[in-house]
Amino acid sequence: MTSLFLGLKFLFIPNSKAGVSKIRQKLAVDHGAQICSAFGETSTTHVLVDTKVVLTANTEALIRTLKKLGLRDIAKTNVPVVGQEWLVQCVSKSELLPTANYTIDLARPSAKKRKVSSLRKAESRPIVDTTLEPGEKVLDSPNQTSVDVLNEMAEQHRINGEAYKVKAYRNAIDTLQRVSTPVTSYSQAIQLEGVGPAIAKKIEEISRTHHLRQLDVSKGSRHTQLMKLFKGIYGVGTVIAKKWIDEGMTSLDDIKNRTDLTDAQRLGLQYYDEWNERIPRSECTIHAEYVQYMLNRVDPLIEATIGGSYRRGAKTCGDIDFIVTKPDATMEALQADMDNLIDTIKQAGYLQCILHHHVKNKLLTGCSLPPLWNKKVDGQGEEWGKCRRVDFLLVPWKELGAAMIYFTGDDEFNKKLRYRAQKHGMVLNGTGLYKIVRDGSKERHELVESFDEKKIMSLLNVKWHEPEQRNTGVFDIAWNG
Ligand code: DCT
Ligand code: MG
Repeated sequence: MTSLFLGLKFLFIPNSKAGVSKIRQKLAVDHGAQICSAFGETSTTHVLVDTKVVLTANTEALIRTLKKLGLRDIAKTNVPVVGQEWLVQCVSKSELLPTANYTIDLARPSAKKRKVSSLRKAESRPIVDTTLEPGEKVLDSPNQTSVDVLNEMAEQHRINGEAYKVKAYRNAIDTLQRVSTPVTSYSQAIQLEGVGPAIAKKIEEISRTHHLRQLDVSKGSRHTQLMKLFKGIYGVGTVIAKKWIDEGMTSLDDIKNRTDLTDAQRLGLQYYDEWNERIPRSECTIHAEYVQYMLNRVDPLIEATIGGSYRRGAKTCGDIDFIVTKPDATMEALQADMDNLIDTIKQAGYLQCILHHHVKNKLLTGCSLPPLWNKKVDGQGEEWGKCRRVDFLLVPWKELGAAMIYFTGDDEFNKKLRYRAQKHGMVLNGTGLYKIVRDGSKERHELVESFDEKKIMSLLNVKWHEPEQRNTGVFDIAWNG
């Protein structure tokens, strides 16, 4: 029993409860999935076809079966139709694998029709710029509209907590951004790595109409709007937001009356507007000056640097991520200083609330600039600044480079570096780059480098990326401004 498929609803084809189908259905249920007896437009998340029983080359017959089970329009649905091998592989690898390799292409006409369409004028093959690495983009992409709309669609899925769909979109966008020729039809799009039938259809629709109907539907959906509203509360994720919607909650007032909120969620409600607003870069800079000033009262050698999107040059930031360190300091030394810092900023009124202080090297807070400092932000008045999300991350001096890489991000860039490390038989995390050494059956990690950010990248055989060059995230809205 695991929660591998939790929240997913599978429709099995054939839809019987006998033989192999029964065993696979039990496998799915044992790992958290629900089984649908018919296709639900809004509920079914995957159609799982037994490819040994159903002849998938005969797409017409399969489409007829799906129609009988309630799937009205095959062209409009976004639900992946995959071979049951996908389920088996997911379970054996204990991982939700991308469906792309297991997708049954229902849009592909079966043999007879294909003959006719192959007589049509051959379309040019899309050209992927192979000099670009994943995450890089061609300049002046001819497919920018498709990329933008697919990004918006991915964002909708992110709000709804559909991680596997977000991943599918990210893969497709990643390839499309490296294509230097216009991709205008399904048959062109489907040739691209990481683009499955559902997304290929969307690329054709966007290219034809400069629009995507499903995006409008999703944006206008009450469910998506409520998910966005509730997930905007600090400490609320997909699972809780869905639970509240299922329980009939429809507004923040409904939530305020609940008796089961955590302390962090209460604060999230209290500062709902402030914490959902991005912080202007210039204000982050004043916070950095203020915090450095306060830290110097505790110890003149402590340094606070802002990492995260600020270090990547963003014009606005979701929060302020301070990396706190001191020459030659160990974690213990920094922790002692931190306790003093907490007392100091509490007394000064800067610290409004503590969200989380369980992990010893991390302090998550809400903070407001005192009037004199806030004046530097807006140039007027004697007002306290808005309450901002401020994190303090304690970093031993020796680990500064690895920590800088980790806390600068973005998260996708970090993932790529970690993957790179793996390929070189190494492990990269926020404390250092380690070589994996095998002693017989045992495995240990031997530190290779942790202090020098540039050295770590060069050991990974990655060219030096300035922080501004590490923005790969598709949702980094700060980059539109
Ligand atoms: N990080 C990561 N993986 C995650 C989350 C975060 O590697 N899943 C790293 C990279 C960025 C850093 O931590 C700070 O995280 P955030 O503050 O969440 O992101 P940000 O890039 O600073 O963006 P924002 O402007 O929204 O704060
Ligand atoms: Mg941040």
